[in-house]
Amino acid sequence: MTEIKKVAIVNRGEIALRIIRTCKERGIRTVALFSEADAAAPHVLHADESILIGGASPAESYLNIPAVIEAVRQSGADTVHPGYGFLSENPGFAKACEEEGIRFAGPSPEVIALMGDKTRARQLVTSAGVACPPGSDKEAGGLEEASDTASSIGYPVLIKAAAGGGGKGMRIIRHPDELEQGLKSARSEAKGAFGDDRIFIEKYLEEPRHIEIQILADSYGNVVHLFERECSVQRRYQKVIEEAPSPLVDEELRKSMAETAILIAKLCRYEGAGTVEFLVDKQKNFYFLEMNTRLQVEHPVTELITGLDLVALQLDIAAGKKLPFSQTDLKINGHAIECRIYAEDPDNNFLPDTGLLNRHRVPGGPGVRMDAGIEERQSVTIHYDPMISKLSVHAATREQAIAKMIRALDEYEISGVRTTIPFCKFTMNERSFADGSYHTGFVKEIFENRQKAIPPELRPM
Ligand code: MV4
Repeated sequence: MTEIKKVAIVNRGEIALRIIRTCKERGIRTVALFSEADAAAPHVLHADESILIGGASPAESYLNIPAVIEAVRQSGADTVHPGYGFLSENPGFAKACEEEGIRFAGPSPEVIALMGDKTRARQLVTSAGVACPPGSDKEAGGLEEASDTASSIGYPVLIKAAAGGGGKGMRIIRHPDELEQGLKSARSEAKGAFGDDRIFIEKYLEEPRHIEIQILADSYGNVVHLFERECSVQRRYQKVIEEAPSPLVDEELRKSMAETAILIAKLCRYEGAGTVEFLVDKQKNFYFLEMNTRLQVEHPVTELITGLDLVALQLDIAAGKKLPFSQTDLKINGHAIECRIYAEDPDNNFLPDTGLLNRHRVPGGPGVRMDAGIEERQSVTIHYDPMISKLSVHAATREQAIAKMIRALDEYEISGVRTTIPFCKFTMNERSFADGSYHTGFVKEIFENRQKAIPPELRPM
């Protein structure tokens, strides 16, 4: 067990800043790695040192393993924090760090590879008695085999990429006639996105809720959970609003889901912070979807209700420290909500927008947390994800958290790009969100069918 003295951050934007902030509080030096597009980005300005790794395209910089390893070596950093996205769930990168004697703030390359293969993960948890959506535990073969699988499960079915996760390469098939085309397009999308065209088939569960359990595991076999996050407000299988705790989850369901998440973490000898994702149906049955082996975008809501610093805990675990608490020390304090503010047009199918932020005035006040990756007078470009910031609130009750979020969204001023702020305001004021009954169909069923504002002079009498 050796102390961490210097951390290289292999990421950009708000998450790079988030990691730098914890390092500063703990007297750890920071090195920002950056691309040619990011020379003046906030993470570069906030870090103690910075090193250019390559061109603007991720392939030349934030995904370029040899260039990243070389920069880390040069910087003298003893630890790498990968954030989320980019190389965070790349077993080859974790392995390369291991071989170079650089600590990786995350689980072992073997666990990353295991959980990254969705069919292997399914097989593993199924063997331990954990429920998954009904489906095949192995790769779908040709059309005939796939067709047999689909009819034995019953339509509608969902085709998923084995190397996938996050919805990429997914196809809903409602009728046998659509299967052949669906298999083809899912395979080619998977091939393009992951270089791996293996797919598998599951029963498509209608209108489920997407709820995940945050876990922490140290290198001595101690595993705790940090309760759940409700992530059912999504568009294109990407989360926009998350909250903790979930308005659906009662003590009994929480205990049962959390025990399952801990079982899975122990089963694969997990180390670090991780998240087990589940779908929950109307009868409150839950099904394992996947395990994410990184710090997640929505981790702030968990930090707000537990009072913990997940980045600090990741670093402590990577340094070989024992978890400083046990399950009985942890409790839920109040309620937290996060809104992701994207440069996207909610009135045009969430089409990504780019441009200069002429104005970026962020909300503040009691119980408001801002994690922003772009400052006023900087641009949202085509090179990276269009997320501008995450606005999170914490209050004693869910009702108060919603009221606080509405107040904070009202304070938030952005000009230069269209944003998801109006969508978030809509959601906070919507009945099914307010009463907690919403599910993953929220955007399609409630938002897309909303009464578009009609100018008063055109309103029917
Ligand atoms: C599903 C599902 C229903 N049935 N699997 C989406 C992202 C990836 N992590 C898994 N996801 C889903 N898997 C089965 N068997 C529903 C989702 C899903 C979803 C589907 C449609 C619209 C919004 C959604 C939001 C979250 C999850």
